[in-house]
Amino acid sequence: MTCRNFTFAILVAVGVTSCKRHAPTDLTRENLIPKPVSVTATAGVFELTNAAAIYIEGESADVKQVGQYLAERLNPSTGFGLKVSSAKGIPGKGNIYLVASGTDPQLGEEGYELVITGDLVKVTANHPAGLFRAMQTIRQLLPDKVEASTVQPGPWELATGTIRDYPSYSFRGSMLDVARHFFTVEEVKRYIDLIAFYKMNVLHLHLSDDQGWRIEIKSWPNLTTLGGSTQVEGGKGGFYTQEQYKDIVKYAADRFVTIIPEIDTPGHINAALASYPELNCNGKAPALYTGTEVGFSTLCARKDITYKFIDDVFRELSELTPGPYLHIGGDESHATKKEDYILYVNKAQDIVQAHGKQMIGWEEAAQSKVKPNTIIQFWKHGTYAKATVAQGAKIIMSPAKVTYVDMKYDSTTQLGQKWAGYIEVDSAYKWDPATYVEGLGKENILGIESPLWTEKVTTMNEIEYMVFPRMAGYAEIGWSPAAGRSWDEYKVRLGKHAGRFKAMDIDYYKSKFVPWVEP
Ligand code: TNX
Repeated sequence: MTCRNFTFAILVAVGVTSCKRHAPTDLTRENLIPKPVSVTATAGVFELTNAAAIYIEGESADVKQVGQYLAERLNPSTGFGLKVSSAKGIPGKGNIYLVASGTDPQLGEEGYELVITGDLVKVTANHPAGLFRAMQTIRQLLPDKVEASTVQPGPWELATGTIRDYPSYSFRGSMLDVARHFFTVEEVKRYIDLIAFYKMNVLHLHLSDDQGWRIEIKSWPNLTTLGGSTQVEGGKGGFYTQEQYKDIVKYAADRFVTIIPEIDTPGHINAALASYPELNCNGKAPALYTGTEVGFSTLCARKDITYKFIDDVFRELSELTPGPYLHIGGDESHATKKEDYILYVNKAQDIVQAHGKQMIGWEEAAQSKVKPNTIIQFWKHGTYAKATVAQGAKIIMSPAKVTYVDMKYDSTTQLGQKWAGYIEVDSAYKWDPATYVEGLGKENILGIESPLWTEKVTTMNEIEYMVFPRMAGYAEIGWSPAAGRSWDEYKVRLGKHAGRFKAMDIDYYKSKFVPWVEP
């Protein structure tokens, strides 16, 4: 018996006016993160039952795959066997309907309109990416236990109304450092799932550093056989074969997440220097490095072999990368002379472009001649950001003081660092990328990214503890209109995600500033 039938039966029998369980009837009161652009409620309920199906308009394989993704999320916990098929006309009562033939300019690439009536859940988007983002909204509108991996009791109800939603920034990312400590393909996939749940669309993988080289480069095999063989504190390290890396890229693409590969150069390069003596100015290979100092290693900017090396690495990487970006690093190159650094970055930019990609560099790269389609990643210095904009290029905002999730939450946090300060959940949320650097505006900013450096982070649980719940806030900053954001309102919504974190087995930090509502 459904709740409503039950209520009716009781009403008739004994005059009790409501069912014990509280059905969701006000769509505007749901705790969605990121907060949608607009929500209107119609005070009814849609119930998903075992009789439901997911219909798609047309035959598109991409749309079908989004439907399949939703079915795979909902089937384990509901115990339903939701199937995906092409609709013949408007689907009947009780179904979900995905339409990707919208032509609504306001919705753009990733926006969607979700119309829920008592009869139908209909999602319209211009592109499959928009449908995919809407699937996250549907997950968040259903009870927390929808995330469970075993069958849970229903009912599975959604409040009725309309959500129109689209992102403020087209680039909403997270960075995972797999060089200081290595993380497996399965761990990276879980990480992708977690960021996709909050509608993020970029995963930047920091694939090389002094302590390890993590991606197979067939033309320079020692990079991984030797350079990948260790990590901070001397563990065994590891690396992704090109096949494994392609698998990560495909997994991300299926979730409309772009992978950005970073090879950090000309500094942070000891693992490569240890693997190939000829890359060193003195021709001698240093030992592998397992400490946590920065700024002591450099490629030899005046040797031709350096550019042969970079060309080979970026050629192989570009062949593995469907996305538009290759990240050359460029941070903290303290062992490179300034003129050599500028020479190197200019040449690296040409090489990346010759392979058909856009270069991203950490902010120091703005000292070179930045081309307009190059992107600079701000982490500390407004002067570099201004130099970028003056050259007509765009910025990714990753201010260390508010987005570096390797920073401790407060003085009691066991893990992490504190050089950029403590970052409590409120400080992580209370800033605006468009106004953070004076003299910059939203038009100069491609989006935001929160990096997780892993000198002190060694397991998936530790990743989750540092990243959650701060990541939910970054996702909202990137997606939701700045004018509608307030910490006091957000923290209540965030507190209601405790049940979801639990159902998703996310090991999060229970900040005392958030009113957690544990199930
Ligand atoms: C700075 S900021 C780094 C990383 C470290 C991190 C530790 C930047 C681009 N580089 O090499 O891992 O600090 O917090």
